[in-house]
Amino acid sequence: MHKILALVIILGFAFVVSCSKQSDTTVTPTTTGTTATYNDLWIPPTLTGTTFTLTLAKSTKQLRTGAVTNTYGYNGASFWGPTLIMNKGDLVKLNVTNNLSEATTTHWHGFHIPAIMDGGPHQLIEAGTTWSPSFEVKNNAGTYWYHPHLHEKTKEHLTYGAGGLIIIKDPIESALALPRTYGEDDIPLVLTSRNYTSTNAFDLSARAYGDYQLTNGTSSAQVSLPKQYVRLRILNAEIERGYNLGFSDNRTFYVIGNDGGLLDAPVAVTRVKMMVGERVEILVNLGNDAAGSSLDLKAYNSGQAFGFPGGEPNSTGDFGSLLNNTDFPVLHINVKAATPTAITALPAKLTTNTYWTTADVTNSRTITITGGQGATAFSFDNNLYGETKINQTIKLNAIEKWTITNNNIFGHSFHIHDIQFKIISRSSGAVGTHESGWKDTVYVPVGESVSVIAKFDDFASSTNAYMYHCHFSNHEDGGMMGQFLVTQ
Ligand SMILES: [Cu+2]
Repeated sequence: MHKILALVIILGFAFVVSCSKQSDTTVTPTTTGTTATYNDLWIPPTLTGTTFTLTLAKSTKQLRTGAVTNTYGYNGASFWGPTLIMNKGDLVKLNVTNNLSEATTTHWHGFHIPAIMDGGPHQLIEAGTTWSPSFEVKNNAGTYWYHPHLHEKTKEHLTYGAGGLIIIKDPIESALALPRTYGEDDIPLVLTSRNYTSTNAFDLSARAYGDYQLTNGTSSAQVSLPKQYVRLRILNAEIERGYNLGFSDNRTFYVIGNDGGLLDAPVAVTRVKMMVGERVEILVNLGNDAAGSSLDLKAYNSGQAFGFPGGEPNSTGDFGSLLNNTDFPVLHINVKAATPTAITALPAKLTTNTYWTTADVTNSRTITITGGQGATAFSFDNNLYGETKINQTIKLNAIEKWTITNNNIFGHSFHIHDIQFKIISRSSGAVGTHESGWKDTVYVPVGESVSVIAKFDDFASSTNAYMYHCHFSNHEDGGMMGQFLVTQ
């Protein structure tokens, strides 16, 4: 249904619905007086080295009381997959086995690699087969991820839980006094939400937003963190919802990294907006908190302007959710004693990025968000994705400015494969300092044009295309995706 029409229809009874809002009466949260019940945050195991073996298979997870939920996981995980730790400069090989009963693909989100290794819709991994891409890790230290990218199946495979994080390390990051003990003071956080059927199966209907939040596949997650600077590597792995993150006492925290690596210096914020596909690395100082005290990392999603995904006031229907237009916790943090190697100071300087500027640009192109009216799917430039349709052709080594214009109904999360870009302008005002680093995914709110600059270097092919698309997987599956070739 058209979002505005849906909004108009629900406005009449939004008040009634908000008064009868249900709580999750199953696993959690069970609130008795002021004491809530939490589940311990699952920390994905890590894989290291230069050869990575991933096996995607069906699994189950006890997410609610009663029946288990059918899920997908890599390497035996009951939801999601291991965190791959790679070093910049390494030549890596990945052996990805698909033990599902249908084809999938595995995309290395954010990686600068040849198109044929990218794991987009064309690199099919048929059921029962293994795909073995290999490439040099050329990206900066940062937080990346892998996920399915099979056209028209991406939302379904993601919903079941297929995905994982990738942490890249490099000498610049390693030389800094930053928290980097994984699972101790360096914590991965994968944010999403789900709906369930009456038999506890994941709801695969057209609903865009889950009623029940999951952090690393854990509902009502809690974690004990040491009384010192802690690093959180956060991924928005939603279908469509954005997260306006902050802490329950409104404390200042520091963005140190964007999608493609470290910022030049920490950026102090009290909120950070993350759209689907985006990553931030943040530092939060727990050094002044008493051991035994607690605080929450929360999504402050109430009161957003229309077009913020998950800000719609309705709680039912395709664009409704119990979490819409509310502030809700994504992680309960219990503060414990500091570790012997605690980081107790914020680095003043992180790295020196050399960003592209308008003066570097050798070619400009515009992409207009279209469609979305009535039953018409969202698209780019009135073109739906076509398997053999090349929408853009880029000269190898071109430094291009892409302007994405959105005068059309709703916000989107725009992702370009192959490259990392610099956001140089937003028509509605300044580019946020929290998004001033290298990016591969950018929020394009309704009523705004966003310009980004990237260099398309190293990899050319006259036949193997890269994708650009909306990272809302329901929009992507609906055809809001285009293909580009980088040619000699
Ligand atoms: Cu979209």
